Amino acid sequence: MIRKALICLFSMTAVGAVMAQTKWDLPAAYPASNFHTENLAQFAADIDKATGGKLKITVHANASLFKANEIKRAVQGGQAPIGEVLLANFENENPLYGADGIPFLATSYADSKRLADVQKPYLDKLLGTQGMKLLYTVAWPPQGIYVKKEIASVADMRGLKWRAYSPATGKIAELIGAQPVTIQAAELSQALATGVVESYMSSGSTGYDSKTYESIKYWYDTQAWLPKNAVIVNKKAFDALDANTQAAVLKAAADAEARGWKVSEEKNDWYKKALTDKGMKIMTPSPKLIADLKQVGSIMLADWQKKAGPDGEAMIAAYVKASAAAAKPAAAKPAAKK
Ligand code: PCA
Repeated sequence: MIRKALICLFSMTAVGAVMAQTKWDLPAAYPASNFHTENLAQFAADIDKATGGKLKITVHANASLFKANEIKRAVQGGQAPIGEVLLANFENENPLYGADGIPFLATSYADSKRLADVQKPYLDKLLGTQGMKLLYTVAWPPQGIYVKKEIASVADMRGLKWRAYSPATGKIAELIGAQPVTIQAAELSQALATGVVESYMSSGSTGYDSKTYESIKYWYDTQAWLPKNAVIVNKKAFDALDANTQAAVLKAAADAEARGWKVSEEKNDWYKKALTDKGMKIMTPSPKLIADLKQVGSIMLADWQKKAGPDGEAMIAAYVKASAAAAKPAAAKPAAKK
């Protein structure tokens, strides 16, 4: 009798332990060695540790599970419980996703973080209505221009075969008279090697990952915008976790956000040096080139504001206000560290 009860208890515990473990696949679009992906791996390891192995997340790098622009829909539909997306990819779905892809709206890490903070409640709401939840965002390093020849103005870029990664980078091509082809990061090195594209805007990070230095000599450090990756989770999948596991996910997400922004900024300089070591020339753009690009940016901002309506207006107003508030103490105490 006692033996029977013990066996029963044992098997219940065993079944309980098996049932309590959840395994999640996390599709991501960038190589395993990229800092965003490394951050994801750390996020998964932190959750594993905090939950005693109850929630196991496997990161699938380099768009191996879904293409970059398919990951959001996969998470929404539950084909993947969690995933990492580039927010600016979804601007055509709702302009609010694309706020960080507007050239020259936020060009430093500090500005970009402020924009992220004012964008967050809108993202929470938008993703919420789509059955998802925002876990964290991390900015890419500032975007510059990869180009084969020296350029002094936007006119010098006319006709270039231009790689776009988002609606906004396609729009830039249109405005400067280049020919856009949308290519996700995972397919960029091949597109460069085969001559499908010969120019694009992105961070030093993606230029390094895609070995752009093998075919392109110049990178103009325009610091035009800092687009963000976001880690999003399917709401049903999240709600199915027990409370302690949910708390562990949220804690690991907050840590990943803080760590990711810091690493992004630190690695920005590292990437520029690495590109230089590989033979690229990191160029300071001429005032004319910057003025031209800012004009492109202002056209795109006006377009965006038209599409984004009152929510967009409120978001930009909040961003402008936050920037002004941050500028004040700095002006009063010029020696203060940022
Ligand atoms: N790298 C990604 C998006 C922004 C970036 O810096 C890419 O080029 O696809």
